[in-house]
Amino acid sequence: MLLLALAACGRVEEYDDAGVDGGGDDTDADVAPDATPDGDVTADAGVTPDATPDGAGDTEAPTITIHSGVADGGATNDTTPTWSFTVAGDPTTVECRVDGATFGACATSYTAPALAQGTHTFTIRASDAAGNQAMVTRGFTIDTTPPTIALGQVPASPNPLGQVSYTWSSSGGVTSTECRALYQLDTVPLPAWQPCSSPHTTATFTHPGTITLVFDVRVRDAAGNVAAAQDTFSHYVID
Ligand SMILES: [Ca+2]
Ligand SMILES: [Ca+2]
Repeated sequence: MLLLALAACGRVEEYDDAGVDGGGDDTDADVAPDATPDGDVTADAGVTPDATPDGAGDTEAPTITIHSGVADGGATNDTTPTWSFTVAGDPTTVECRVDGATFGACATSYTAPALAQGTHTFTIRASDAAGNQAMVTRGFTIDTTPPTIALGQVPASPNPLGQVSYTWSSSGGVTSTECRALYQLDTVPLPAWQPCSSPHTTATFTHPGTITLVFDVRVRDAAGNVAAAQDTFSHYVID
C-alpha cells in the first residue's frame, strides 16, 4: 500500500521494501511513477471514454449541404464564384476544389480562383474519423459575354394609331427580355421594366400631339449578362 500511494502521488522515495527485489534501501525500478501526477489515484482528467466512438461501427458519411452559389448546371458571370455550405456528421476533414486542382481545406465557404470562360466543376469532400467520405459536385459555366440586341424600325411620324409597335432582334442565349417606353409629355416617371417579346406594342398615348418617345429594351442571358438598346424619337407626332 505504501508503494502504491507513493507511486500515485508521483513521488519516488527511498524506502525499505524488505528484500522484494534484492533488499536494502533503493529506488524501486520496478514501479514507474505516474507520468502526469494529479494528486489522487483516480484516472487522469481528460481520459474519458468516447460515448460515440467513430471507429466502432460508424458507417455513416458526413452530410454536405450547399446553401448558396451557382446552381448545379447553372451559369454565372462572376469569374470567382463563391459557394457557402455546411457539413454535418462530425467531419474531421472538409476540402474543396475546382476542376482537377489539388483539394484544399475549407470550412463553410469557398471562393474559386479566377476562372476562364466555359464549363467547370466545383467539388466538396468531407471525411469522418472512421474514414467515411462524402462528396458533392456541381457543374457550372462561366460566361461573361452579354447577348446582342438590335432595334428595328418604328412607325413613321405622324402616327395616327395612338400607339406604337416596335421590334428588335437578339441573340446570344437570351433567357429574359424586358421593355419600357417613355412618352415625354406624360407626367409619370420612367415606367417599370416589363417582360415583353418582339413585336411589342405600347399602351395608347394619353396626350396626342408632338412628343418625345423613348423605347428601352434589355435582354439577359442565364449568367446574368445584360445588353440594352434604346431609341429616342424627338418631335414624334401622335395625330
Ligand atoms: Ca460518421
Ligand atoms: Ca453569354
